[in-house]
Amino acid sequence: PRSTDDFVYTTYHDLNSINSFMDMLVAENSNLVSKIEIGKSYEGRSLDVLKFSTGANRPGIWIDTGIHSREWITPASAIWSAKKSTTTKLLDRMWRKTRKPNPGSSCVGVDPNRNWEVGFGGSGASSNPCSQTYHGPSIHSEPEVKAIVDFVKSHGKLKAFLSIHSYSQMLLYPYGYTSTPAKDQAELHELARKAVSELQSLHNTAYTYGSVITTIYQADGITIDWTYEQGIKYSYTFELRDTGRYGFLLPADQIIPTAEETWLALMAIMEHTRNN
Ligand code: ING
Ligand code: ZN
Repeated sequence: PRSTDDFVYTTYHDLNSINSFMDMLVAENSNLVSKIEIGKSYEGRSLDVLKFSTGANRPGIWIDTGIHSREWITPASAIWSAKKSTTTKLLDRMWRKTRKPNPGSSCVGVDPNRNWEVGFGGSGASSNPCSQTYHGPSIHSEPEVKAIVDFVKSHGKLKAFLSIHSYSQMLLYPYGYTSTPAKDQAELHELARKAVSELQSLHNTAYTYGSVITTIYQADGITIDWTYEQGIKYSYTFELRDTGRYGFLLPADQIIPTAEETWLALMAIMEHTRNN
């Protein structure tokens, strides 16, 4: 067979044929599948693992088959499953980006928190369409980003802009694209301190706070740098619970406590915005 589409899944294969299946699967899905040699057998053959990963530094699931060599159905079934995994959306349930196809690439989407004008295309974003932080083909290329840009501009007098993400338990203000402090750094920092302290008072959830670049990393083309430079002084990003135990899959019984504590921080920022 010249591709895994032609591979005959209805028969049992020898090792050479299985090895060539694995190499074809990797070649056809290089963004998702890689082959790792973890050692050699007693007789000197490679012990190969197929790794399915969308790239993030995430926990894994191990599957082995055929450790008893006469149990032929097990690798045969694994070969079929490996092929199935490349056409199944399971690994995309942790989607981050927009859904617009990228011409010339099989990878979909743009990071909507790297597509904004301020710092667009800098090193705190990726020019690779397969990256989770792909900045997109041009400034505000994504309709979801452009819609907010148009709204903010036509409103014309937003005083605060709060962009809520998860997870990490952080309260962040501009900038992400430069380490030059924002003009209002002192006020933004003090208000963040106050908001985080109110938040912690309810369930003792600890937040860190500071500018994006000093607290996390350089990030270019982000929402709050653009809103801040539009004149919206109180531009903040929240990173809600937790710090990694559950990560993006925060148990639903934490929804209400998270909302309640976040509310206190929102109130602190809203009151300050009203009074200033
Ligand atoms: N994390 C952010 C990211 O887009 C971040 C971190 C927050 C960067 C605010 C810039 C501004 O890399 C999440 N949760 O998306
Ligand atoms: Zn996010």
